[in-house]
Amino acid sequence: FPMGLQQHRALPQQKSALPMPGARGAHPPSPGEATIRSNAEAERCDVKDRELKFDIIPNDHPYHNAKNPRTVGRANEKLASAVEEVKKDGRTCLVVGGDHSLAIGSISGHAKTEPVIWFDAHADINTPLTSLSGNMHGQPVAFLLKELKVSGVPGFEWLKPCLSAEDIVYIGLRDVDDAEHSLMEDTFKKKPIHLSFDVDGLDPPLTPATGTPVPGGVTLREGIYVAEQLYKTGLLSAVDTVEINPRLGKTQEEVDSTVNTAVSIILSGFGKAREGSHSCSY
Ligand code: 6HN
Ligand code: MN
Ligand code: MN
Ligand code: MN
Repeated sequence: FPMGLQQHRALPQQKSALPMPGARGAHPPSPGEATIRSNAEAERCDVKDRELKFDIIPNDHPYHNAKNPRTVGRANEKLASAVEEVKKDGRTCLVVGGDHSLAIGSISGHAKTEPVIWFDAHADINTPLTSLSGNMHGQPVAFLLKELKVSGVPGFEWLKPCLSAEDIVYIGLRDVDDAEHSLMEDTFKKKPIHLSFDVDGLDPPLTPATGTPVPGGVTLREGIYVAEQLYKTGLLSAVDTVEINPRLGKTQEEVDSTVNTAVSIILSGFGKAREGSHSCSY
């Protein structure tokens, strides 16, 4: 069911909405729905929810390696219309669901979808021809990408791929199938990366000699991890390290810790790995 929320506190003019798909009919709110609603309302959100009833299509034979294509396709068609309505209503749309294939409908219904942040251990970019599991939750990105031209899937006659590869940013990937890796290599162009690293993004005790410290920053471990990962892409082509101001250190120790922190970030960005490495590519 789609639900609408209106945030009174932070963004008084902004409303939000929440479609929650589930293969159920009209029903009393599930514990999950009730919990989300009561918590959102406690935050003074104006919640508007709506029911979506999905049909299970009988004899829904696989299309290549896409299981239940008609059931999933038609459910997504409904979800897309619901999301579109929520957006017309001027609300922020929240979808809570089980299966990631719902992103096909959700992203299609949300016409303004650039960029999409895909936060996931998986790339979900299998096509009905490459999927090993046949599960639709491993395929939504392929269905949405113009470049991959997935077509002819029963149940998805309504779908027009709305995303270009450059519109997607992945975060968290760590279980990508071989075929998905090849698809990503072919689809996503690798561009050189410029890292502009302001040390005040780190937690202030790490870099006290900086002008505008703000509590609650990133740990050294997290900062180093980011730099290491960027190095590992092989695409890091320029790095700024900024807001290091030794004159603002109250003691020599503060100056030293600021400089040492910056140095470890820089070295990680240039190939120093905590597990050890043969050389750095300065
Ligand atoms: N998900 N790559 C595997 C597949 O079945 O295509 C796993 C997909 C997992 C999907 O939950 O994000
Ligand atoms: Mn997923
Ligand atoms: Mn996943
Ligand atoms: Mn700054």
